[in-house]
Amino acid sequence: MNFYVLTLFPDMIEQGLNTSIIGRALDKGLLTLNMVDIRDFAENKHNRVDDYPYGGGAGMVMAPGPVYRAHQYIMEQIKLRKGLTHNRFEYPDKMEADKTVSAETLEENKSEKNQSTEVDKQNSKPIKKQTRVIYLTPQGSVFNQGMAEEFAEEEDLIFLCGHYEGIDERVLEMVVTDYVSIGDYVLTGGELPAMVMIDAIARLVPGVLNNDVSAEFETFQDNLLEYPQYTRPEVFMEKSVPEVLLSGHHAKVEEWRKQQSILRTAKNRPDLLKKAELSQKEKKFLNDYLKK
Ligand code: 6GU
Repeated sequence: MNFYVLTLFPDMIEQGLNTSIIGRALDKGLLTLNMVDIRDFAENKHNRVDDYPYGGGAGMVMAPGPVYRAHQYIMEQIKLRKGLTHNRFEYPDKMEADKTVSAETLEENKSEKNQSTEVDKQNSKPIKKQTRVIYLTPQGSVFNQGMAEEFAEEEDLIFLCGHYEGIDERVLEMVVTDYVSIGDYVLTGGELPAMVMIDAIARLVPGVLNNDVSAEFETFQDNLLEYPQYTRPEVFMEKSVPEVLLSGHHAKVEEWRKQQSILRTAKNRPDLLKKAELSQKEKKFLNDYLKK
């Protein structure tokens, strides 16, 4: 899977994701992470990408031109399928970057927003497929596991990170397919949200996690939180590991873990518990516990 990030702070994303599990998946070539610096597509002397808002008001707005050209650049790269592993796109100089956005491609993209032609393997007919462009904004739909699963089906994903008071609405209308927020709080830019989303999506790509079962049977899959985990030592500062986990009785361990999941969810996420499917026995367990 190929991630492309349009950002003013490529280092932040590159460094944040190039470690641990995601870093290893990049090394293995399961993922590529391609940074495009929006500033490289500014056309003025000082490489300015922001300007004052029409109508007045506080702060600055990111201009549409650089964002548009940076997106065009990525679409061309996707067409060429230049798979670079966690690297910024290299272009010899600014002229070269500008050259990639010809008048023809600008026209082409007007009529076919973000589309690339792929061949359907079953009937070998060409199919039009949109490359999704995710704009990170507190005004978007709130990201969740279901959305991560949907995005993980894509071959290429483009993330657009805004700063200041946002991006000129016209270019958003032209290139963005999905508006996504990561929660009800305000951050200074889209980079951290993009990293959060990439991490959540990347770990669903086959081969990224060591154990391929673990992504399926985890938190949110069945609307229950995970049960508590323990490792050695058996006694830590006078606190013992729960007896049942030492019993070697697999069915009892499973029952205990499910009960712990139910209790945690009841306590921390009652909203999720309402959506969880519990057996009669589990419902009774919860009710008995709540009565105590
Ligand atoms: Cl996606 N962007 C910003 N700036 N703030 C946020 C957010 C996104 N999601 C939650 N807060």
